[in-house]
Amino acid sequence: MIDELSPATTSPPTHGFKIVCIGSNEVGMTTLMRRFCQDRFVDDGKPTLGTDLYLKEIRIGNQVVLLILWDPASQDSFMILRKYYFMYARCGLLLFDVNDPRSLAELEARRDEFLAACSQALCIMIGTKLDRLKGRGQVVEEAARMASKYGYELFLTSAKTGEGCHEALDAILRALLQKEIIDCRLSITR
Ligand SMILES: Nc1nc2c(ncn2[C@@H]2O[C@H](COP(=O)(O)OP(=O)(O)O)[C@@H](O)[C@H]2O)c(=O)[nH]1
Ligand SMILES: [Mg+2]
Repeated sequence: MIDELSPATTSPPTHGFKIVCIGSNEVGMTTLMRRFCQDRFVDDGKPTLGTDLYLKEIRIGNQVVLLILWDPASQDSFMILRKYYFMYARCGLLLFDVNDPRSLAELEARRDEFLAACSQALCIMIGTKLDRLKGRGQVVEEAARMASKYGYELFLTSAKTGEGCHEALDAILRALLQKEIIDCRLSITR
């Protein structure tokens, strides 16, 4: 567990990771990236065109980790470009809206599209708009089944209230650093 996700100072990053958001249109990618990087809820009603980039620097002990968060447009018209946005990503955030079964149903195909471009990337599932969830949460139950099928971690978040966002960011960072250590060990023993 990383105790403190504090903003880095002026030291240059010791690690950098490209992370890409994956999900249906309107799932809440842009809003979640703004919550992760600016710690606020912004609803400017503007769709993402092409791709946006968000940067998050985090200090852990004497290391400075730079997360480069790619927020690509999810409309079908951007499908050809998306594979270039996905290339060399270290992690995919598989986003679904906890109130919208369609966003979860579409996620497997989106995941396949992502992994076709970068098969070694790790994936983490993130449910969005938790503040709007009412009732039993059937979408969440279904998402838990998908997460267990693929062995992915699953987090539920609200960019509006901030609930679950720190935990998700913490897990992304932890998983990336762990994978970096394992990849490094493998290349030494090869
Ligand atoms: N209530 C609520 N609305 C949200 C949340 N996240 C996003 N939204 C709204 O969902 C809509 C789509 O969000 P946006 O981030 O643009 O989706 P994108 O197309 O995936 O980038 C906007 O009206 C947001 O204000 C959330 O956590 N809670
Ligand atoms: Mg967007």
